[in-house]
Amino acid sequence: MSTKNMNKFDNSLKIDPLVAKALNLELLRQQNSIELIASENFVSPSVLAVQGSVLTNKYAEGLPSKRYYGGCEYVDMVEKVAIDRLKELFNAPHANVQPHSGASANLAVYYAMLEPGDNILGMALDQGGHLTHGSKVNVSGHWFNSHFYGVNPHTGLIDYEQVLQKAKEVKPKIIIAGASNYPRFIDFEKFRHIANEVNAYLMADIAHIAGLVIAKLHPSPFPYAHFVTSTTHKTLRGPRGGVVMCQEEFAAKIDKAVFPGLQGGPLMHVIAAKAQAFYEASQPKFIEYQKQIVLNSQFLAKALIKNGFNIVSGGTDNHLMTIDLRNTTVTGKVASEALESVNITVNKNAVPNDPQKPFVTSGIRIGTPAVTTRGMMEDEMQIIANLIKDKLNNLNDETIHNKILAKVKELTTSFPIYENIYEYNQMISKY
Ligand code: DSN
Repeated sequence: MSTKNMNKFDNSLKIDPLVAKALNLELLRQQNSIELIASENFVSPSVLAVQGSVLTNKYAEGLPSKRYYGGCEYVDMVEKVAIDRLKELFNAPHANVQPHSGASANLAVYYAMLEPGDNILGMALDQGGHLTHGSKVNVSGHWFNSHFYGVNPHTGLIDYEQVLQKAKEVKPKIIIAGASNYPRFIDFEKFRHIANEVNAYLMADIAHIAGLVIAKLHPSPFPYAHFVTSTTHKTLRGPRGGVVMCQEEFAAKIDKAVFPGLQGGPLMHVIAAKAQAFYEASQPKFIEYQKQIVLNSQFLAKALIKNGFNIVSGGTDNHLMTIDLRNTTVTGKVASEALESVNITVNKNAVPNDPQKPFVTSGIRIGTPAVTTRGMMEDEMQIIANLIKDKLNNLNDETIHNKILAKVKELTTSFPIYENIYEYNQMISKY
């Protein structure tokens, strides 16, 4: 009888050629594009390695030391490390690192604290808010009576007076402070005063600004917020995922809402990669990285203004900005497609009081976390501002188009994402 286990992996299969092709092409796309999507970043090789680990094999429903499965001693170790590091980074009384995404983290807070039909108050999607803050097309707007605040149309700044008036009017059970497209500081202390006035809970969604909060470049939501949610993959530069933190008194409710309320088995390989990212975020180099994100963002905003563009709110305090294209001949859709054709990736975005439909928009959102990870600095921001101007002012000029493509290639080649990217790439392509 053969001693070989015929059920073991067939190593001759290697990686499915169709999968390998897609990975290979995506790696090249990332390497060869200037990534300006404000919510994207590149994780470290260590985060990549940890996420691609044997921890994906393990079921671990429950929490460290309180699992429904055996064999959890080592995943317990890694989840405890992730929780402790996260609490320390944000000075959070309690943390749960299991949400699969920012949307799941937000839903966990709602599930823990609200009943269907309760009133909630968040920033309107077309003013810079997020789908999960009460949009009708999201469960947050379907199950709850969602109400919205926005920005002052002239200044582009959150109108705190309007937030207070709205809060008094609708008496929300929870107020959501947070945005996916807001270039200025969010005043969490002011939000808490408003929440106190109407006896509401305050939830801060810091998905975009988490890295800046860690580096103390943006005011912290603690101690003001009752709940703080975040993704782990934007300025925080970790794996794609979510976390929820809260004041101690809500710990049990939040943990129960995540599991068994909304999720089953946690993704332990992702939790390990979160722990690795939190470790990286606790190092002095991370603070320097965050400072450069903001310097790059502010420099790029000024350079774009000099190049004739209008920037919502006139500049930025953080990692992103929105070009208001209403003084140009292009819409957000046309601009984002034109830039994509020269390997500059942005996303179309509504500007305050946008006359265009959401699928067209009058703006593009631009962020600097990913280009800063590649090592680009102010000189490169100047080049990028010029490339954006050249493309948007000369949509159909083929000579200029080719010149921009060549410049983008030169820039991306000078700033590789991963030092060994070509080795990695060859490893995949040989399958
Ligand atoms: N997709 C994220 C962003 O781009 O801001 C939000 O979910």
